Amino acid sequence: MPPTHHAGYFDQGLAAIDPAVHAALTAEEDRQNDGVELIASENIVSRATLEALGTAMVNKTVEGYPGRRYYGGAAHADAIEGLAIERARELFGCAYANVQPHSGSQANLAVFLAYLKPGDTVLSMDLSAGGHLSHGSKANLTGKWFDIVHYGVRDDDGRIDMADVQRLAEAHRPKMIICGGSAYPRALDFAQFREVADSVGGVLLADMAHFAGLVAGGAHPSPIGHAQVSTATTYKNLRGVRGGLVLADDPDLERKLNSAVFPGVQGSVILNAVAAKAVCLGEALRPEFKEYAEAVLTNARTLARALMDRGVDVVTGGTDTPLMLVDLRAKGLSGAEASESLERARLTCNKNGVPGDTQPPTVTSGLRFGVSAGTTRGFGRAEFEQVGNLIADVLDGLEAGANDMDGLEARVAGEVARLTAQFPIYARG
Ligand code: DSN
Repeated sequence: MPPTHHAGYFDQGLAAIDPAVHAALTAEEDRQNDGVELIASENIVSRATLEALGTAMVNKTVEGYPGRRYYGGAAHADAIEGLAIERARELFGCAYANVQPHSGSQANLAVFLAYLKPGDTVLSMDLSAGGHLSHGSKANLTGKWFDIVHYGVRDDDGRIDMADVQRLAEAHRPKMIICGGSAYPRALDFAQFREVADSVGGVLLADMAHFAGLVAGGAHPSPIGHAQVSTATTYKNLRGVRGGLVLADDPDLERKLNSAVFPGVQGSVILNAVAAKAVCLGEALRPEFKEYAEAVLTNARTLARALMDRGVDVVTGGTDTPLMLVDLRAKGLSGAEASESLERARLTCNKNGVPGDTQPPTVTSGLRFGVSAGTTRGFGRAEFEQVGNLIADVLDGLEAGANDMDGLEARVAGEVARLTAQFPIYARG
């Protein structure tokens, strides 16, 4: 009989078996090590999290929930998922947690399924004001199958106008109101959002994807106790594997929310991701995580201040979260050209629409910066002041139409290399 698998299948590593994939992965490690990561949805996970992702648990298939699986051999899977659930409940102080969502979008979709029928009205923040695709963007299933009404932000200060939210709620009587998003830098008034939702008989969903780590570390108000349901991602400033969570205060929601996740919008569980979620939630329960959350907030405010001191327009004049949004319109620059230039200078961020933006999403008039990853590698105030100045150097060069942008980008990249060399990640054995 011919062999069913290649030599070394069970014991040879990637470098020997697949050099092309190995080379790309190694190059990505180098890129992360040698540059400053400012994409707000990224972080740097622990070695323990990486290890949890790469075990034989990747082979196991289960459906359902611990103790109620549709497949056998689930004892260890149950133990892992049980740990993740218990840790999520403890960390966020809530009675119910579902750790199966493959992403924040899947978590949000499950909440839509739990509470709504197609055609129902939802009130959420406009994507261009800082909302999220899965909150009813026209391009997303939620925008195609539900009647979406959006609130925005005020023109003068870039903040949510709660009187406008109330007015829209009364006019449209949404079944669900969503607060939270992917580019809104300020703390949300969860109590007031709940009052608005109650006043029209709707449910409140708080999407804390971008500040769940701050909530876990006590550096930001929690939606738990206000919103009936909250969702989060585990990979942003919660500093774990890619994936989502659904959380609620009311234990009676377990049946409704569990069945919305599975079998509602997902099938089998990505168990190695759940194992890694358990690890990150365990890490977030440690006292050092509180220090991390506080440092993230301090660093975010430091970076925002440094940019503003160099004349960069930071939307709302600062931040209460790990992220900030920069409006480039006064500089006459697009988000696309600025983010590409910054990437060549080893400062990686994303182009982002700003409130009132008339540019398409592929161009945009803004940039979004986050400090979660830099804080994890050890950057403090001094480093983020330096990063702010380096960003401003690049933006100033672009604005002035500098003849030698290549030279400027190379000079900044050199300074970034000297900075990052002092804060290495993932020592290679
Ligand atoms: N929601 C996207 C973001 O904020 O970048 C991906 O997490």
